[in-house]
Amino acid sequence: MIRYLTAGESHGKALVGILEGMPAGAECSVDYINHHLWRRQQGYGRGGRMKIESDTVEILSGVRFGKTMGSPIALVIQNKDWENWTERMSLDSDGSEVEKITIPRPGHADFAGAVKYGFDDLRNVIDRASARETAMRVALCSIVRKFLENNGIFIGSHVLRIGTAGMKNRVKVDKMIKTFCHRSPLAAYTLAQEADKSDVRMLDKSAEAMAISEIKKVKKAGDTLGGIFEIIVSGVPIGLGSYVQYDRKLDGQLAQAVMSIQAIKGVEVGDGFENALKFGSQVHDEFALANGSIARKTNRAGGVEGSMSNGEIIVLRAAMKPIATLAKPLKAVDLATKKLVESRYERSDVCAVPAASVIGESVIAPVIANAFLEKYGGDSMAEISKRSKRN
Ligand code: EPS
Repeated sequence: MIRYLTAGESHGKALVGILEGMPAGAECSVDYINHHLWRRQQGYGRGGRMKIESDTVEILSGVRFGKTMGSPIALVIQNKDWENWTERMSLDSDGSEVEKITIPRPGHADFAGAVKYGFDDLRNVIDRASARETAMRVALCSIVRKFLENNGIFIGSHVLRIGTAGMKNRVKVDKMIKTFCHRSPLAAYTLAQEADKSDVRMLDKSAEAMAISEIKKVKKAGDTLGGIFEIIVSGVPIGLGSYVQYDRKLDGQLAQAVMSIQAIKGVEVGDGFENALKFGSQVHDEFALANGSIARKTNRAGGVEGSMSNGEIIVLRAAMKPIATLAKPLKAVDLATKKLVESRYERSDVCAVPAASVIGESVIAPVIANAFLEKYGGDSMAEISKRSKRN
């Protein structure tokens, strides 16, 4: 099975990652990974850091002549900003010259992290809890994503809301999604390409304009914004995942992957929360016959029934809380003096929902790939394509 680990601090020298369990013979190119790294760095509302970084990956192992070898794949992404942090992130000095950070930001990992690990300097927490880590996740997961694409499965995403912008446009956006998601395996790819044209990855132009002006307004006020994004997977065969055991449930695994992204506080599959307010007769997707084949009239279940893919497009939505680093201070307690103070500010983003949507696309790739490999798996692409009979 495919698994991965990342290491690296936000202002450390580099991010590193190991991807294990990839079948042999899968396509793997630096350009493809870099393209998704670039997509993750876009989005109106990012802070000064994105002007410093232009993420590119180096493949250290596991790939030869553009193909995976079945062996662990090791990647590295350099942090350009590290040059400005060599003293503060020194590996071997005693740190006595470096000012300790002792005021935790409400909503951040700072407080619980410092108490848990017994730190008197929050920098240790800040630097690893940072969403900078997701650059490596996107890199590793892009290799898996390419494997899925070569097996006819595509992942895409778009932003539904930033703050309140986008709330009124759900019906319009639903119609647009329908035009992209016409059961074609390429639907998610087409949708993502359309979203990529927008600075906030929104499909609706009026919502996009509202979102951008809201981000500008909020930035001036020293505040931050969250939002909701939607991830779509097309070309998924019926029967990935299983109802027979809790840890084999596809929806449970997908939700875990999306919840693992920094600042994500909620996930729904299909119209999960809206469905809870309706009658069963208004919710469940009736069967139909289309030219003799079994079809569904609607897809409110989001492509998952009984924790298995049902052949429809998989739809996931995620709620991202507003960034916890605020220029407008909130109340905090200085852990060194135990005095009530104003929380401290350090450079950050105002809104990172567009980036989070690209990260969402990425982190679900290993979940889908593992479910696919469980059903059709093999050690090489040749074996898998024989078993899946999809190529
Ligand atoms: C982040 C804070 C900011 C973001 C960062 C996530 O970084 P910095 O503290 O260096 O200004 O830009 O995101 C990234 C660096 C990235 O690559 O996405 C945080 O505290 O989570």
